[in-house]
Amino acid sequence: MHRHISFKRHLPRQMHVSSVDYGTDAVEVTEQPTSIGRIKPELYKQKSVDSEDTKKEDEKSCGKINFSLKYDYENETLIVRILKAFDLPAKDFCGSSDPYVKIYLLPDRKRKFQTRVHRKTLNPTFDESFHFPVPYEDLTDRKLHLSVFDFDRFSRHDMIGEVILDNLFEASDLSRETSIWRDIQYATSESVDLGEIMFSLCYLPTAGRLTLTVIKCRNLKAMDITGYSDPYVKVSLLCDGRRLKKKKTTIKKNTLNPTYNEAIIFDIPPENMDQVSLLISVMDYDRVGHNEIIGVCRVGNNAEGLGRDHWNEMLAYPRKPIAHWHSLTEVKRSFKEWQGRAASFDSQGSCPSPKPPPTP
Ligand SMILES: [Ca+2]
Ligand SMILES: [Ca+2]
Repeated sequence: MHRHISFKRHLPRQMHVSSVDYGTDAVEVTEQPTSIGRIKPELYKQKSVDSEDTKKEDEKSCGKINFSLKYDYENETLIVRILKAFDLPAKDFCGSSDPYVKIYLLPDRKRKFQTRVHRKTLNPTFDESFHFPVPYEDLTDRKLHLSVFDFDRFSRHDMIGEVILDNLFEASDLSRETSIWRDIQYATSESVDLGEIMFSLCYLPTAGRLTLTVIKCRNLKAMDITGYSDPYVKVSLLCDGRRLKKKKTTIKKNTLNPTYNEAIIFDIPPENMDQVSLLISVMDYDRVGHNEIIGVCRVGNNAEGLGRDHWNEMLAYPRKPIAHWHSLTEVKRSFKEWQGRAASFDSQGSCPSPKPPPTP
């Protein structure tokens, strides 16, 4: 009975918003995200696939993974079965890899599982099951994170890529074992250990005004010996890689799950929207010494993945605040990616073209 009720309650969300998790209290934002019901994820996905040209090679070369999900009601356990991977990239000199998979059910990172290592294969069959105890009604707030590694005996294991399944109910209600295939996304380090930030983007083309509302963060990395951080959010407006402006939220003391609901506004004429991006940094305030970066994410036409999709969604629905959760990444990693893009500018010593050429 209870099971039935909770299933019903979850159903509308999984059907309409696919991979988006708005949280339960997102409505407390001053800009009412009423537009959300109007988003058609299937259209928007198609669009983002079409505009995906620069990064396609990387994504293709990381292979696919097949796993299944099933919920065991009696034991209140999610059973994740890692079945196989296909067409993995070769990470070793011999032209092969030694793959294994790490499994998390986010946001919990303490419980972690790992498959056995399969020697010298790009098409491993794992067929191993892992049990995550979790109440059924909590599943909507959990994400499955799979990271695929190449085992190396004498050096650090190479990360092949990762899969994050935002919506566990995407394929079924999990009462029966459901097989899922996913493209493995290119990644060089596990990107989820720093926490997440939820913000909305809204653009008014007539006024040339972009409003980023920092809503909240969750599961931030602890930076202080207290086991907490003092987070604030810094948003930089970048134009062709140069920082033009910087704005901040207030500081929330001693928390890893701060709520802000603070709007940050930038004036950007429509003709410049292709050139700009926003670098969002979650910082830890320290009374003594330097404030440290907890993690960053980027949105813009030149950003990757959700960073670009969120931006395009904002442009496709002007005047509507659109909110998404973003995983924070290490500053080094995103800086490197950004540098990779900016490299073509550096060699010429200036910012010549509004649109960077596609990365090779
Ligand atoms: Ca290896
Ligand atoms: Ca601090």
